[in-house]
Amino acid sequence: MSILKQKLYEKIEFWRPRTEKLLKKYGNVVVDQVTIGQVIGGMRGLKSLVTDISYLDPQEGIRYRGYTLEELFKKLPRAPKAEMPYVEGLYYLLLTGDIPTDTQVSDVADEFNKRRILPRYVYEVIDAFPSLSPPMAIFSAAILTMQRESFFSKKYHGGINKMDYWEPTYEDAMNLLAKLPEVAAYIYSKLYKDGKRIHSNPNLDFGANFAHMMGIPAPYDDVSRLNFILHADHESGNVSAHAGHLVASSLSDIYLSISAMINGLAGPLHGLANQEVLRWLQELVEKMEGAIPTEAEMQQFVWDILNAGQVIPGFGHAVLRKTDPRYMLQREFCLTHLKDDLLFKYTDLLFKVVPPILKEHGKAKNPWPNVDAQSGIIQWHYGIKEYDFYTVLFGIGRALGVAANIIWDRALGYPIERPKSITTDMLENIALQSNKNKK
Ligand code: HAX
Repeated sequence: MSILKQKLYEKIEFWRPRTEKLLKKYGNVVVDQVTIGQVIGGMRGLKSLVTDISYLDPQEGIRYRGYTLEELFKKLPRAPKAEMPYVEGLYYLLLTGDIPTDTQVSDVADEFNKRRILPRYVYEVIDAFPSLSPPMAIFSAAILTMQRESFFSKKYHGGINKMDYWEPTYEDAMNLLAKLPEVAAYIYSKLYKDGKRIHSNPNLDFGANFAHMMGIPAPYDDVSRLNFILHADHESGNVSAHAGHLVASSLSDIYLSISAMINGLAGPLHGLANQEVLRWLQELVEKMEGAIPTEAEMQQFVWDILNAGQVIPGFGHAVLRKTDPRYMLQREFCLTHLKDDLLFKYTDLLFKVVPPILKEHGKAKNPWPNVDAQSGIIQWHYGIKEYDFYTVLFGIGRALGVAANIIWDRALGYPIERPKSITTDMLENIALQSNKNKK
Protein backbone atom coordinates (compact mmCIF):
# COMPACT_ATOMS: atom_id res chain seq x y z
CA MET A 1 0.00 0.00 0.00
CA SER A 2 1.32 3.50 -0.81
CA ILE A 3 2.37 5.77 2.07
CA LEU A 4 -0.50 8.13 1.25
CA LYS A 5 -3.15 5.40 1.20
CA GLN A 6 -1.90 3.91 4.49
CA LYS A 7 -1.88 7.34 6.17
CA LEU A 8 -5.35 8.10 4.78
CA TYR A 9 -6.66 4.80 6.15
CA GLU A 10 -5.35 5.67 9.65
CA LYS A 11 -6.92 9.14 9.48
CA ILE A 12 -10.26 7.71 8.36
CA GLU A 13 -10.30 5.20 11.24
CA PHE A 14 -9.59 8.05 13.66
CA TRP A 15 -12.20 10.36 12.18
CA ARG A 16 -15.19 8.02 11.82
CA PRO A 17 -16.17 7.94 15.54
CA ARG A 18 -16.32 11.78 15.57
CA THR A 19 -18.88 11.86 12.77
CA GLU A 20 -20.81 8.91 14.22
CA LYS A 21 -21.01 10.56 17.65
CA LEU A 22 -22.22 13.87 16.17
CA LEU A 23 -24.91 12.07 14.23
CA LYS A 24 -26.09 9.71 16.96
CA LYS A 25 -25.83 11.97 20.00
CA TYR A 26 -26.33 15.45 18.58
CA GLY A 27 -28.22 14.84 15.35
CA ASN A 28 -31.13 17.10 16.41
CA VAL A 29 -29.07 20.10 17.50
CA VAL A 30 -29.91 23.19 15.39
CA VAL A 31 -27.01 24.56 13.31
CA ASP A 32 -28.71 27.32 11.31
CA GLN A 33 -32.06 28.83 10.34
CA VAL A 34 -33.31 29.39 6.80
CA THR A 35 -34.89 32.63 5.63
CA ILE A 36 -37.10 33.16 2.59
CA GLY A 37 -34.22 35.23 1.18
CA GLN A 38 -31.93 32.21 1.37
CA VAL A 39 -34.50 29.81 -0.07
CA ILE A 40 -35.01 32.05 -3.12
CA GLY A 41 -31.44 33.32 -3.10
CA GLY A 42 -29.41 30.23 -3.90
CA MET A 43 -29.07 29.08 -0.26
CA ARG A 44 -26.49 31.84 0.20
CA GLY A 45 -24.59 31.43 3.48
CA LEU A 46 -26.77 28.58 4.73
CA LYS A 47 -24.68 26.30 6.93
CA SER A 48 -25.76 22.96 5.55
CA LEU A 49 -22.66 21.15 4.31
CA VAL A 50 -19.66 19.67 6.07
CA THR A 51 -16.06 19.37 4.89
CA ASP A 52 -12.74 19.25 6.69
CA ILE A 53 -10.60 19.78 3.60
CA SER A 54 -10.92 23.57 3.54
CA TYR A 55 -12.75 26.44 5.20
CA LEU A 56 -13.49 29.86 3.70
CA ASP A 57 -13.47 32.69 6.20
CA PRO A 58 -15.17 35.80 4.74
CA GLN A 59 -12.48 38.11 6.13
CA GLU A 60 -9.43 35.90 5.95
CA GLY A 61 -9.96 33.84 2.80
CA ILE A 62 -9.39 30.16 2.28
CA ARG A 63 -7.60 27.82 4.69
CA TYR A 64 -6.65 24.35 3.47
CA ARG A 65 -6.74 21.93 6.41
CA GLY A 66 -6.41 24.86 8.80
CA TYR A 67 -3.45 26.51 7.04
CA THR A 68 -3.69 29.89 5.30
CA LEU A 69 -2.30 29.93 1.77
CA GLU A 70 0.64 32.03 2.93
CA GLU A 71 1.52 29.45 5.57
CA LEU A 72 1.15 26.63 3.07
CA PHE A 73 3.39 28.19 0.48
CA LYS A 74 6.07 28.42 3.19
CA LYS A 75 5.60 24.94 4.64
CA LEU A 76 4.93 22.61 1.71
CA PRO A 77 8.01 20.93 0.16
CA ARG A 78 9.22 22.25 -3.18
CA ALA A 79 11.50 21.02 -5.92
CA PRO A 80 15.11 22.28 -5.90
CA LYS A 81 15.19 25.84 -7.30
CA ALA A 82 11.38 25.97 -7.57
CA GLU A 83 9.53 29.01 -6.21
CA MET A 84 6.29 27.10 -5.72
CA PRO A 85 5.53 23.92 -3.75
CA TYR A 86 4.80 20.52 -5.27
CA VAL A 87 1.15 19.92 -6.21
CA GLU A 88 1.67 16.37 -4.94
CA GLY A 89 2.45 17.76 -1.46
CA LEU A 90 -0.75 19.78 -1.50
CA TYR A 91 -2.76 16.69 -2.42
CA TYR A 92 -1.18 14.78 0.47
CA LEU A 93 -2.18 17.61 2.80
CA LEU A 94 -5.74 17.82 1.47
CA LEU A 95 -6.26 14.11 1.99
CA THR A 96 -4.53 13.61 5.33
CA GLY A 97 -4.38 17.04 7.00
CA ASP A 98 -0.59 16.67 7.46
CA ILE A 99 2.21 18.62 5.83
CA PRO A 100 4.15 15.89 4.00
CA THR A 101 7.85 15.13 4.18
CA ASP A 102 9.93 14.91 1.00
CA THR A 103 9.57 11.12 1.05
CA GLN A 104 5.81 11.35 1.32
CA VAL A 105 5.73 13.79 -1.61
CA SER A 106 7.88 11.42 -3.70
CA ASP A 107 5.48 8.61 -2.91
CA VAL A 108 2.53 10.61 -4.27
CA ALA A 109 4.59 11.62 -7.32
CA ASP A 110 5.41 7.94 -7.97
CA GLU A 111 1.74 7.00 -7.63
CA PHE A 112 0.69 9.68 -10.12
CA ASN A 113 3.50 8.67 -12.47
CA LYS A 114 2.39 5.05 -12.57
CA ARG A 115 -1.10 6.15 -13.61
CA ARG A 116 -0.41 8.87 -16.16
CA ILE A 117 -0.83 6.97 -19.41
CA LEU A 118 -4.07 7.82 -21.21
CA PRO A 119 -6.08 5.09 -22.91
CA ARG A 120 -5.92 5.45 -26.69
CA TYR A 121 -9.67 6.07 -26.94
CA VAL A 122 -9.38 9.33 -24.99
CA TYR A 123 -7.30 10.87 -27.80
CA GLU A 124 -9.79 9.53 -30.31
CA VAL A 125 -12.73 11.08 -28.47
CA ILE A 126 -10.93 14.42 -28.31
CA ASP A 127 -10.06 14.12 -32.02
CA ALA A 128 -13.70 13.41 -32.87
CA PHE A 129 -15.05 16.67 -31.41
CA PRO A 130 -16.32 19.12 -34.03
CA SER A 131 -14.11 22.16 -34.57
CA LEU A 132 -14.88 25.22 -32.43
CA SER A 133 -16.08 23.00 -29.57
CA PRO A 134 -15.44 24.76 -26.25
CA PRO A 135 -12.50 23.21 -24.37
CA MET A 136 -14.51 22.77 -21.17
CA ALA A 137 -17.08 20.65 -23.04
CA ILE A 138 -14.29 18.48 -24.45
CA PHE A 139 -12.59 18.24 -21.05
CA SER A 140 -15.80 17.11 -19.38
CA ALA A 141 -16.52 14.57 -22.13
CA ALA A 142 -12.97 13.17 -22.08
CA ILE A 143 -13.33 12.54 -18.35
CA LEU A 144 -16.71 10.89 -18.85
CA THR A 145 -15.27 8.64 -21.53
CA MET A 146 -12.95 7.14 -18.93
CA GLN A 147 -15.84 6.18 -16.66
CA ARG A 148 -15.54 2.64 -17.97
CA GLU A 149 -12.25 2.42 -16.01
CA SER A 150 -13.94 3.06 -12.65
CA PHE A 151 -12.90 0.58 -9.92
CA PHE A 152 -15.59 1.88 -7.64
CA SER A 153 -18.29 1.16 -10.17
CA LYS A 154 -16.98 -2.40 -10.73
CA LYS A 155 -16.57 -3.08 -7.02
CA TYR A 156 -20.00 -1.66 -6.24
CA HIS A 157 -21.70 -3.85 -8.77
CA GLY A 158 -19.70 -6.83 -7.53
CA GLY A 159 -20.86 -6.15 -3.95
CA ILE A 160 -18.72 -4.19 -1.48
CA ASN A 161 -19.06 -3.27 2.18
CA LYS A 162 -20.07 0.39 2.73
CA MET A 163 -17.11 0.87 5.04
CA ASP A 164 -14.78 0.11 2.13
CA TYR A 165 -16.31 2.52 -0.41
CA TRP A 166 -13.50 5.01 0.10
CA GLU A 167 -10.82 2.59 -1.09
CA PRO A 168 -11.80 2.09 -4.79
CA THR A 169 -12.83 5.78 -4.79
CA TYR A 170 -9.28 6.65 -3.76
CA GLU A 171 -7.94 4.48 -6.60
CA ASP A 172 -10.27 6.12 -9.11
CA ALA A 173 -9.24 9.57 -7.89
CA MET A 174 -5.52 8.82 -8.21
CA ASN A 175 -6.03 7.35 -11.67
CA LEU A 176 -8.08 10.29 -12.91
CA LEU A 177 -6.03 13.11 -11.33
CA ALA A 178 -2.81 11.67 -12.75
CA LYS A 179 -4.30 11.87 -16.25
CA LEU A 180 -5.92 15.31 -16.20
CA PRO A 181 -2.79 17.31 -17.15
CA GLU A 182 -2.26 15.19 -20.24
CA VAL A 183 -5.94 15.35 -21.23
CA ALA A 184 -5.78 19.15 -20.93
CA ALA A 185 -2.46 19.50 -22.78
CA TYR A 186 -3.79 17.38 -25.65
CA ILE A 187 -7.04 19.39 -25.87
CA TYR A 188 -4.90 22.53 -26.06
CA SER A 189 -2.68 21.16 -28.80
CA LYS A 190 -5.64 19.84 -30.76
CA LEU A 191 -7.73 23.01 -30.56
CA TYR A 192 -5.07 25.67 -30.90
CA LYS A 193 -1.78 24.17 -32.09
CA ASP A 194 -0.67 21.46 -34.49
CA GLY A 195 -2.50 18.61 -32.75
CA LYS A 196 0.79 16.87 -31.90
CA ARG A 197 1.47 15.88 -28.34
CA ILE A 198 4.59 16.15 -26.24
CA HIS A 199 4.90 12.92 -24.28
CA SER A 200 4.84 13.22 -20.52
CA ASN A 201 8.17 13.01 -18.68
CA PRO A 202 8.11 10.56 -15.74
CA ASN A 203 10.95 12.41 -14.03
CA LEU A 204 8.94 15.58 -13.61
CA ASP A 205 6.44 16.50 -10.94
CA PHE A 206 2.76 17.27 -11.65
CA GLY A 207 3.27 21.01 -12.33
CA ALA A 208 6.56 20.70 -14.21
CA ASN A 209 5.25 17.85 -16.34
CA PHE A 210 2.23 19.91 -17.36
CA ALA A 211 4.52 22.80 -18.36
CA HIS A 212 6.64 20.31 -20.32
CA MET A 213 3.60 18.88 -22.17
CA MET A 214 2.45 22.43 -22.97
CA GLY A 215 5.93 23.10 -24.37
CA ILE A 216 6.42 26.20 -22.20
CA PRO A 217 9.77 26.73 -20.44
CA ALA A 218 10.40 27.82 -16.82
CA PRO A 219 9.02 29.54 -14.89
CA TYR A 220 5.81 28.10 -16.36
CA ASP A 221 6.37 25.01 -14.17
CA ASP A 222 5.98 27.31 -11.17
CA VAL A 223 3.01 29.06 -12.77
CA SER A 224 1.32 25.67 -13.12
CA ARG A 225 2.06 24.65 -9.55
CA LEU A 226 0.78 28.01 -8.29
CA ASN A 227 -2.32 27.82 -10.44
CA PHE A 228 -3.26 24.25 -9.49
CA ILE A 229 -2.67 24.84 -5.78
CA LEU A 230 -4.60 28.13 -5.62
CA HIS A 231 -7.63 26.65 -7.35
CA ALA A 232 -7.70 23.32 -5.52
CA ASP A 233 -10.50 23.95 -3.04
CA HIS A 234 -12.81 26.69 -1.75
CA GLU A 235 -14.92 24.75 0.75
CA SER A 236 -18.00 22.82 -0.36
CA GLY A 237 -20.72 25.30 -1.27
CA ASN A 238 -19.31 26.79 -4.50
CA VAL A 239 -20.88 25.47 -7.68
CA SER A 240 -18.05 23.19 -8.85
CA ALA A 241 -17.35 21.62 -5.46
CA HIS A 242 -21.01 21.27 -4.67
CA ALA A 243 -21.82 19.78 -8.08
CA GLY A 244 -19.07 17.18 -7.58
CA HIS A 245 -20.26 16.34 -4.08
CA LEU A 246 -23.93 16.22 -5.07
CA VAL A 247 -23.39 13.84 -7.97
CA ALA A 248 -21.05 11.66 -5.89
CA SER A 249 -23.67 11.50 -3.13
CA SER A 250 -25.78 9.22 -5.33
CA LEU A 251 -22.73 6.91 -5.42
CA SER A 252 -21.86 7.97 -8.93
CA ASP A 253 -18.14 7.34 -9.31
CA ILE A 254 -15.33 9.90 -9.50
CA TYR A 255 -15.46 10.14 -13.31
CA LEU A 256 -19.16 11.04 -13.35
CA SER A 257 -18.71 13.40 -10.41
CA ILE A 258 -15.64 15.25 -11.67
CA SER A 259 -17.23 15.64 -15.09
CA ALA A 260 -20.24 17.27 -13.34
CA MET A 261 -17.83 19.45 -11.38
CA ILE A 262 -16.28 20.61 -14.65
CA ASN A 263 -19.71 21.46 -16.08
CA GLY A 264 -20.51 23.63 -13.07
CA LEU A 265 -17.14 25.32 -13.30
CA ALA A 266 -17.84 26.27 -16.93
CA GLY A 267 -20.41 28.94 -15.99
CA PRO A 268 -19.55 32.65 -16.46
CA LEU A 269 -20.32 33.51 -12.82
CA HIS A 270 -17.89 30.83 -11.62
CA GLY A 271 -14.80 29.44 -13.35
CA LEU A 272 -15.40 31.16 -16.67
CA ALA A 273 -14.89 34.55 -15.02
CA ASN A 274 -11.12 34.32 -15.59
CA GLN A 275 -11.59 34.30 -19.35
CA GLU A 276 -14.25 37.00 -19.15
CA VAL A 277 -11.61 39.15 -17.46
CA LEU A 278 -9.17 38.60 -20.33
CA ARG A 279 -11.83 39.25 -22.96
CA TRP A 280 -12.69 42.52 -21.28
CA LEU A 281 -9.03 43.56 -20.83
CA GLN A 282 -8.36 42.88 -24.51
CA GLU A 283 -11.26 45.10 -25.49
CA LEU A 284 -9.84 47.86 -23.31
CA VAL A 285 -6.37 47.45 -24.79
CA GLU A 286 -7.89 47.70 -28.26
CA LYS A 287 -9.84 50.82 -27.37
CA MET A 288 -6.71 52.37 -25.89
CA GLU A 289 -4.63 51.23 -28.89
CA GLY A 290 -2.15 49.67 -26.50
CA ALA A 291 -1.66 52.73 -24.31
CA ILE A 292 -2.15 52.57 -20.55
CA PRO A 293 -5.38 54.35 -19.57
CA THR A 294 -5.32 57.15 -17.06
CA GLU A 295 -7.18 56.55 -13.81
CA ALA A 296 -10.07 58.69 -15.08
CA GLU A 297 -10.29 56.71 -18.34
CA MET A 298 -10.29 53.41 -16.47
CA GLN A 299 -13.00 54.67 -14.12
CA GLN A 300 -15.10 55.56 -17.18
CA PHE A 301 -14.62 52.05 -18.66
CA VAL A 302 -15.78 50.51 -15.38
CA TRP A 303 -18.85 52.75 -15.14
CA ASP A 304 -19.72 51.98 -18.77
CA ILE A 305 -19.89 48.27 -17.92
CA LEU A 306 -21.97 48.84 -14.82
CA ASN A 307 -24.31 51.26 -16.59
CA ALA A 308 -24.84 48.62 -19.29
CA GLY A 309 -26.17 46.34 -16.50
CA GLN A 310 -23.17 44.00 -16.59
CA VAL A 311 -20.87 42.77 -13.84
CA ILE A 312 -17.19 43.64 -13.54
CA PRO A 313 -15.58 40.24 -14.06
CA GLY A 314 -13.05 39.20 -11.43
CA PHE A 315 -14.60 41.32 -8.69
CA GLY A 316 -17.03 40.34 -5.96
CA HIS A 317 -17.59 37.06 -4.19
CA ALA A 318 -20.46 35.16 -2.64
CA VAL A 319 -18.60 34.55 0.63
CA LEU A 320 -15.38 36.62 0.74
CA ARG A 321 -15.56 40.15 2.06
CA LYS A 322 -11.98 41.22 1.40
CA THR A 323 -9.37 40.89 -1.36
CA ASP A 324 -8.98 37.23 -2.19
CA PRO A 325 -5.62 35.98 -0.80
CA ARG A 326 -5.32 33.92 -4.00
CA TYR A 327 -5.36 37.22 -5.89
CA MET A 328 -2.64 38.60 -3.62
CA LEU A 329 -0.38 35.57 -4.10
CA GLN A 330 -0.72 35.88 -7.86
CA ARG A 331 -0.02 39.59 -7.58
CA GLU A 332 3.20 38.83 -5.71
CA PHE A 333 4.22 36.53 -8.54
CA CYS A 334 3.33 39.22 -11.10
CA LEU A 335 5.32 41.86 -9.25
CA THR A 336 8.39 39.63 -9.58
CA HIS A 337 7.87 38.23 -13.09
CA LEU A 338 5.36 40.45 -14.94
CA LYS A 339 6.21 43.92 -13.65
CA ASP A 340 6.40 45.40 -17.16
CA ASP A 341 3.56 43.38 -18.68
CA LEU A 342 0.89 45.59 -20.25
CA LEU A 343 -2.05 43.52 -19.01
CA PHE A 344 -0.62 43.43 -15.50
CA LYS A 345 -0.51 47.22 -15.55
CA TYR A 346 -4.18 47.28 -16.56
CA THR A 347 -5.02 44.77 -13.83
CA ASP A 348 -3.21 46.76 -11.20
CA LEU A 349 -5.04 49.89 -12.26
CA LEU A 350 -8.34 48.03 -11.96
CA PHE A 351 -7.29 46.88 -8.48
CA LYS A 352 -7.07 50.58 -7.61
CA VAL A 353 -10.19 51.95 -9.31
CA VAL A 354 -12.84 49.19 -9.19
CA PRO A 355 -13.41 48.74 -5.42
CA PRO A 356 -14.35 52.41 -4.74
CA ILE A 357 -16.64 52.38 -7.80
CA LEU A 358 -18.38 49.16 -6.75
CA LYS A 359 -18.84 50.67 -3.28
CA GLU A 360 -20.39 53.79 -4.81
CA HIS A 361 -22.50 51.65 -7.16
CA GLY A 362 -23.83 50.08 -3.97
CA LYS A 363 -24.86 46.62 -5.12
CA ALA A 364 -21.96 44.18 -4.75
CA LYS A 365 -21.50 43.05 -1.17
CA ASN A 366 -17.81 42.54 -1.83
CA PRO A 367 -16.09 45.16 -4.00
CA TRP A 368 -12.68 43.44 -3.94
CA PRO A 369 -10.97 41.30 -6.60
CA ASN A 370 -11.20 37.51 -6.59
CA VAL A 371 -8.81 34.86 -7.93
CA ASP A 372 -10.10 35.21 -11.48
CA ALA A 373 -9.08 38.86 -11.83
CA GLN A 374 -5.45 37.92 -12.34
CA SER A 375 -5.00 34.26 -13.23
CA GLY A 376 -5.64 34.79 -16.96
CA ILE A 377 -3.08 37.53 -17.43
CA ILE A 378 -0.34 35.23 -16.11
CA GLN A 379 -1.31 32.55 -18.63
CA TRP A 380 -1.41 35.16 -21.40
CA HIS A 381 2.06 36.37 -20.47
CA TYR A 382 3.48 32.85 -20.86
CA GLY A 383 1.91 32.36 -24.26
CA ILE A 384 -1.49 30.80 -23.59
CA LYS A 385 -3.53 33.41 -25.39
CA GLU A 386 -6.59 31.28 -26.04
CA TYR A 387 -8.51 32.36 -22.99
CA ASP A 388 -11.28 29.80 -23.45
CA PHE A 389 -8.67 27.39 -22.12
CA TYR A 390 -8.12 29.09 -18.75
CA THR A 391 -11.07 27.40 -17.09
CA VAL A 392 -9.63 24.00 -18.04
CA LEU A 393 -6.55 24.92 -16.00
CA PHE A 394 -8.81 25.93 -13.11
CA GLY A 395 -10.54 22.54 -13.51
CA ILE A 396 -7.33 20.54 -13.08
CA GLY A 397 -6.69 22.33 -9.80
CA ARG A 398 -10.27 22.11 -8.56
CA ALA A 399 -10.38 18.39 -9.28
CA LEU A 400 -7.71 17.84 -6.58
CA GLY A 401 -9.90 19.32 -3.86
CA VAL A 402 -13.17 17.85 -5.08
CA ALA A 403 -11.65 14.37 -5.40
CA ALA A 404 -10.27 14.63 -1.85
CA ASN A 405 -13.71 15.65 -0.64
CA ILE A 406 -15.43 12.78 -2.41
CA ILE A 407 -13.02 10.22 -0.92
CA TRP A 408 -13.81 11.57 2.54
CA ASP A 409 -17.56 11.66 1.75
CA ARG A 410 -17.33 7.93 1.11
CA ALA A 411 -15.12 7.28 4.14
CA LEU A 412 -17.54 9.03 6.51
CA GLY A 413 -20.61 7.55 4.86
CA TYR A 414 -22.29 10.84 3.96
CA PRO A 415 -25.70 10.03 2.49
CA ILE A 416 -27.35 11.00 -0.75
CA GLU A 417 -28.22 14.74 -0.80
CA ARG A 418 -31.93 15.50 -0.79
CA PRO A 419 -32.95 18.99 0.39
CA LYS A 420 -36.67 19.77 0.37
CA SER A 421 -38.24 22.23 -2.05
CA ILE A 422 -41.51 24.07 -1.50
CA THR A 423 -43.77 26.19 -3.73
CA THR A 424 -44.09 29.98 -4.03
CA ASP A 425 -47.62 29.67 -2.54
CA MET A 426 -46.12 28.01 0.51
CA LEU A 427 -43.47 30.71 0.87
CA GLU A 428 -46.20 33.40 0.64
CA ASN A 429 -48.16 31.64 3.37
CA ILE A 430 -45.08 31.46 5.57
CA ALA A 431 -44.53 35.22 4.97
CA LEU A 432 -48.20 35.96 5.81
CA GLN A 433 -48.02 33.89 8.97
CA SER A 434 -44.90 35.70 10.09
CA ASN A 435 -46.69 39.07 9.57
CA LYS A 436 -49.68 37.90 11.64
CA ASN A 437 -47.38 36.69 14.42
CA LYS A 438 -45.73 40.14 14.58
CA LYS A 439 -49.10 41.91 15.11
N1 HAX B 1 -19.89 43.85 -10.74
C1 HAX B 1 -21.13 44.40 -10.75
N2 HAX B 1 -22.13 43.99 -9.94
C2 HAX B 1 -21.84 43.03 -9.06
C3 HAX B 1 -20.58 42.44 -8.97
C4 HAX B 1 -19.58 42.87 -9.87
N3 HAX B 1 -18.37 42.33 -9.90
N4 HAX B 1 -20.61 41.51 -8.01
C5 HAX B 1 -21.87 41.51 -7.52
N5 HAX B 1 -22.61 42.43 -8.16
C6 HAX B 1 -24.05 42.68 -8.01
C7 HAX B 1 -24.79 41.39 -8.29
O1 HAX B 1 -24.98 41.18 -9.69
C8 HAX B 1 -26.08 41.61 -7.55
O2 HAX B 1 -26.88 42.46 -8.34
P1 HAX B 1 -28.50 42.30 -8.35
O3 HAX B 1 -28.92 42.61 -6.96
O4 HAX B 1 -28.93 43.28 -9.37
O5 HAX B 1 -28.77 40.87 -8.73
C9 HAX B 1 -25.61 42.40 -6.33
O6 HAX B 1 -24.34 42.98 -6.68
C10 HAX B 1 -25.43 41.56 -5.08
O7 HAX B 1 -24.57 40.48 -5.39
P2 HAX B 1 -23.63 39.84 -4.26
O8 HAX B 1 -24.50 39.30 -3.17
O9 HAX B 1 -22.56 40.80 -3.88
O10 HAX B 1 -22.90 38.68 -5.06
P3 HAX B 1 -23.44 37.20 -5.32
O11 HAX B 1 -23.12 36.38 -4.12
O12 HAX B 1 -24.85 37.19 -5.80
O13 HAX B 1 -22.54 36.77 -6.55
C11 HAX B 1 -20.52 36.68 -7.79
C12 HAX B 1 -21.15 36.56 -6.41
C13 HAX B 1 -19.07 36.24 -7.72
C14 HAX B 1 -21.26 35.76 -8.77
C15 HAX B 1 -20.62 38.17 -8.25
O14 HAX B 1 -19.87 38.97 -7.40
C16 HAX B 1 -20.18 38.37 -9.69
O15 HAX B 1 -20.99 38.20 -10.61
N6 HAX B 1 -18.86 38.75 -9.91
C17 HAX B 1 -18.33 38.87 -11.26
C18 HAX B 1 -18.03 37.50 -11.84
C19 HAX B 1 -16.87 36.84 -11.13
O16 HAX B 1 -15.83 37.44 -10.90
N7 HAX B 1 -17.04 35.54 -10.79
C20 HAX B 1 -15.97 34.74 -10.18
C21 HAX B 1 -16.12 34.59 -8.68
C22 HAX B 1 -15.06 33.73 -8.09
C23 HAX B 1 -15.30 32.32 -8.43
O17 HAX B 1 -16.22 31.64 -8.01
N8 HAX B 1 -14.48 31.80 -9.30
O18 HAX B 1 -14.69 30.61 -9.74
